[in-house]
Order: sequence, then structure tokens, then C-alpha cells
Amino acid sequence: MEHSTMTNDDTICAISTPPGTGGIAVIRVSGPKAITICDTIWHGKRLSETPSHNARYGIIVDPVNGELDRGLATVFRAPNSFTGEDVVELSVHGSKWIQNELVQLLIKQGCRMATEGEFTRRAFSSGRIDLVEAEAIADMIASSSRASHHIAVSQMRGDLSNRLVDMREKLIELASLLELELDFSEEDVEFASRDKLLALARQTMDMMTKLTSTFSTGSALKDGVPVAIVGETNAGKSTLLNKLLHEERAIVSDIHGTTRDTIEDTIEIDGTLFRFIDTAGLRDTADPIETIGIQRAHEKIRLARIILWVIDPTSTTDPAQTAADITSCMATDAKLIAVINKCDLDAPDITPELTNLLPGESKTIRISASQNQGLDHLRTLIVDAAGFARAHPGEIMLTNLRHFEALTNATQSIARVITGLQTGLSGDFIAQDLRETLHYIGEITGSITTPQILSTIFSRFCIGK
Ligand SMILES: Nc1nc2c(ncn2[C@@H]2O[C@H](COP(=O)(O)OP(=O)(O)OP(=O)(O)O)[C@@H](O)[C@H]2O)c(=O)[nH]1
Ligand SMILES: [Mg+2]
Repeated sequence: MEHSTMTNDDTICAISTPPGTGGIAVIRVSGPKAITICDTIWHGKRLSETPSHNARYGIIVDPVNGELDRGLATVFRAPNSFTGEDVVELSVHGSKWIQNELVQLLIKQGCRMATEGEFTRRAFSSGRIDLVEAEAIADMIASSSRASHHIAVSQMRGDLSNRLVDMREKLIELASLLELELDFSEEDVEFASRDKLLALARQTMDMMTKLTSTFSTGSALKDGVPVAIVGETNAGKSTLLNKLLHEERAIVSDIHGTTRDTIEDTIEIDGTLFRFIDTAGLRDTADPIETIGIQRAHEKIRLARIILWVIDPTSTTDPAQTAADITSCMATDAKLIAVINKCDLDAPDITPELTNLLPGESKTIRISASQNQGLDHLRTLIVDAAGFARAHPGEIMLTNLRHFEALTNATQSIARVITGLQTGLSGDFIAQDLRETLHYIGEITGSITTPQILSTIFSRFCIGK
């Protein structure tokens, strides 16, 4: 049992469609008594006599108050249902009142209200899906762009899980070869040469490092490619953020230092999800709050994959200092776009001057954020700079921080195995590191879990999923 107050002997129910009024609503019931409980409120062909994966039309009747609604009941029998248990899905008219009455009625007849993600958690407990697939369901529900949807589909299909199974099999082969060596060590027989063990360990480590290296792109695809909007105060950063998001998200004013905290939101452009982050203007200041804001701006520059440096060409300050500030903390593979704003005003074109200050691959563009000039061109440059984030067909990607951390730990353990094999360390010690590697891989798929890990994962779900 995963949790002391939760047992799978209970029959659970919940509204599975979004809250509110809709054309229809689906109330899901799962557990050993799902079918018998539904039969007590069902007038129509007996659900207990309905074969699995069949729908019946009937009347839902409250024994006290009479007819509640007419609708469909779809029966799924264990073990061939989402949860692996008997499941009934009741489709009724989507009135909030009907939905709530029906849930109350089911509870009166012996169901318990499901907790967040409990249906999916049961699917996991019954072995229908592993943790990676369960998390992919949450990602699928949350997906907000073609690219993030694409990855969720691949993970739900089990692509990542299969890759992890491959790794696990290699590690188990390695462990058993090592065990043989240990068993017969006194007889001085070498069963597998250490070279063979080493080759196997290296192969596994290569698979791991290849997978961990996809995380930066994978998480950008899922959560949005981070684009930091930075520059001096009053350059028009917040104006630009609002235009890119098509929404008055940040306060705009001609007072220097208007934005103090970071403000971010996502939007899809051409199938890629972007996370635009407006930041506090960079300047020397004695104001302690503004100073914190500027520190945060630096942090966002470090984490960004694309940096929009917004410049006011009418400003008298030397751009060289800001350029040095930005380029010194941006990631080496980040892309920089210098956005000369306010081109509606009378100002000299400073493009040539800027070009000398920027890393080779940087782009420069002139726009007017407030007058909507050059914004489409800027969007094209942003999409081009995010070329890395286009879905790579067939490539398995890590998108989840939990998976990334566990796999990073696994990679460190296998690295110790390799060093151990190279330096002729005793098999006992190597076996210990190998077990640790297997442990971390097991953590990802859920063959090794704690109630705490499970609660964290499933609390992300809504009730009814
Ligand atoms: N003429 C002109 N004014 C602009 C343009 N873009 C922004 N502004 C004005 O410039 C001023 C500053 O704009 P903001 O967007 O608040 O600038 P910011 O970079 O966010 O400033 P801080 O938050 O103080 O760092 C406002 O008065 C805007 O209306 C533009 O393209 N042309
Ligand atoms: Mg601002």
C-alpha cells in the first residue's frame, strides 16, 4: 500500500471533465464496486450484465428524489481499463448542479471522492503504466504547443521508458558478470575480462550522457524557450513584452526603473512555445529593491536561450558597458538579438557601432515597439534563433527535472563504476556503485519510489484524472 489512508479496496468517483457548465460532463467511477454501485442508481439494461468496453443508454435515478438525468454509462472491466480496475464512465448533461448531485449520490451509495490524480495513481499501482508514462499524461493535459504535445505523445507511447529499460538491462548484465567474478574470485578464474565490463559500462554511460544532454532543449520545448528581454531602463522592454504577448502584461511608463521584478509569460509562435521574461532595467542604482531586481535580471540572462537586448538609440549612455554586462553572463550557446527600439524617433542608426560590441552570430534589428514597426521581422528572428527547439523527429528527450536529476545521479554513479574498473578496484565496491546506478534509473520509471515522490507527482494532476 502506498498510503495509509488510501486503499485500492475503495471505489472512487470524480468529475473528469473541466469544472463548470458544458454540453456533457463525464463522471468516472473506479474500483471493485464501481459496477454494482452504478447499478443501484441506473434504470436501463443492467451494467453488471454489460460486457467490457460497451456503452448503455439509461436513466440515472436518485432513490429519494427520483430521476436525475438520462445519459450513457460506459463499462470497462478489470484488468482492461485505464486504472486496471472495474470502471464506469457516466456521461450526463453538463449542468454543474447535475454533476454535483450525481457525485453526492455515488458517495451515498458507497463511493469515495477521488484525490488528485488518483485514477492515474491506480493505473501506476496496478502496473498499467510506469511513472514516466503517468507524468506524460499530466504533460499531455498541460501541453500548449505542437512541440510540447509531440514530446508528451512520445513519452506516453513509452519511448523514454523503453530507453530506460535498455539501460537497465545493460546494467543488470554488467552486475551479473561482476557477481560471477565475485563468486569465483578465490578460484582465480576470470569469467568476463574487465575490458568487456568496461566496454559495457562505457556504452551505458554514453546512453545516459546523450539523454541528459537533451534536457536543456527538451525543457525549453515543454516549458517554453526562455527569452530574456534586457537592457537599460526606459529602453522599451516592457512595451516590447506586451506587444509580443498581445497583452498589457507589464506596466509601461517614461519613469526610469519602472519594472523591478521579472515578469514572464508564454506564447506560441510558429509552433514553438516561448517564455518571454521582462526584467528590471540595467543601471547603477543605490535603491536596494531595484538592486535585487537587477540581480534577478542577470540570473535570467544566464538561463535564457535567447536574449533580446533592447536599446534606446536616443539615450546618451554608452552601450559598450551594457553590452559587456550582458555578454559576460549569457550562456555560451545562447543567441543575442540587439533590438534598436524607438526607430520612429529621430536618431542616428547605431547598427554598425553595436555590431562591434556583439558576439559574431548576433543579429541586430531596428523596430518601434510602441508603433508596431518591425515586430513581425523580430518574431522571425526569434523563431530562427530557436531552431534548436524544433521537434527532432524520433529523438527521445528529457523534459522533466525529476528525470534529469535522477539520470545525472545515475551518470555520476556509472562514472565511478568505470573508474573502479579502470583502477582495478575490488568487485565489491564496483557492485555497490552499480546498484546505486540501477537505483537512480528505477527512481525515474517508478520501480523504486517513496510515498513522498508519488504524492508530489500525482498532486500535480486534477481530481478526476
Ligand atoms: N517613441 C517611442 N517610445 C517608446 C517606444 N517603445 C516604448 N516607448 C516609450 O518608452 C518609455 C519606456 O517604456 P517601457 O516599456 O516602460 O521601458 P522599460 O525598458 O520597460 O523601462 P524600465 O522598466 O524602466 O526598465 C515609455 O514612455 C514608452 O511609451 C517606441 O518604439 N517609440
Ligand atoms: Mg519595464
